[in-house]
Amino acid sequence: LDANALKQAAAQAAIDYIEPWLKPDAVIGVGTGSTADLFIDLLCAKRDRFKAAVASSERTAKRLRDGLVRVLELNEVTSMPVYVDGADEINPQGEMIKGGGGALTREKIVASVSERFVCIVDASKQVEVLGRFPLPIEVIPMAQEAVLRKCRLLGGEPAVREGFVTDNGNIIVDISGLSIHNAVGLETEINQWPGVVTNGLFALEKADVALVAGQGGVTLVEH
Ligand code: DER
Repeated sequence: LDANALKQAAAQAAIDYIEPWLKPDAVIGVGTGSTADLFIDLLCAKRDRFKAAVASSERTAKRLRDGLVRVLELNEVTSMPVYVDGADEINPQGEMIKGGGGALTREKIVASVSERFVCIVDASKQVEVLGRFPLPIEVIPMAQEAVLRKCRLLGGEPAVREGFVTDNGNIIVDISGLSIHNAVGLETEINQWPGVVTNGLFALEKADVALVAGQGGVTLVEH
């Protein structure tokens, strides 16, 4: 099975997994990326089974609306039973690096208002140690150089994501060369840097479950 087929299998597994929470008053939190896109397409086919969705990016909001799903602003919602999203890397504890698609801030916000984070990945995203994938951080433009200096002090090799502006009007800095053995500690440390809006470590609030699609099928990993 190629990567797309694996992502499709994970997306389908997520639809099956969230079935018990699809109720007339349910609002579903929806992630961003190519795996999330496949999940969205399957979710749209079930739009009469739930009330609405909250999107983690303009890209996701558009795909949901194109699929005739009602999209609510997060401020119109008090809680969501599930948030379904991909990841760039996930470790055995369910800690993730996210932000490859540049939506990490709204993803982390929507996930924080959801009761259960369901991560959908193909097996290539599973790592023992986070950091092979460059860690994205969303930065207020005026703090770009100050944050780049902080990244270098960490021992990372930072790079501004050229030509990219987030839905919130900020820039993304991707930090290569990190080997992250204390994801909670590093997430907390980077959150303190003035000018950082969000960092792509999802460790303080990690995935509750992961649906991992491999050649032998989809595995449910509880964290
Ligand atoms: O940007 C993100 O956080 C995405 O969810 C990303 O981590 C996964 O994207 P993919 O499903 O296209 O690999």
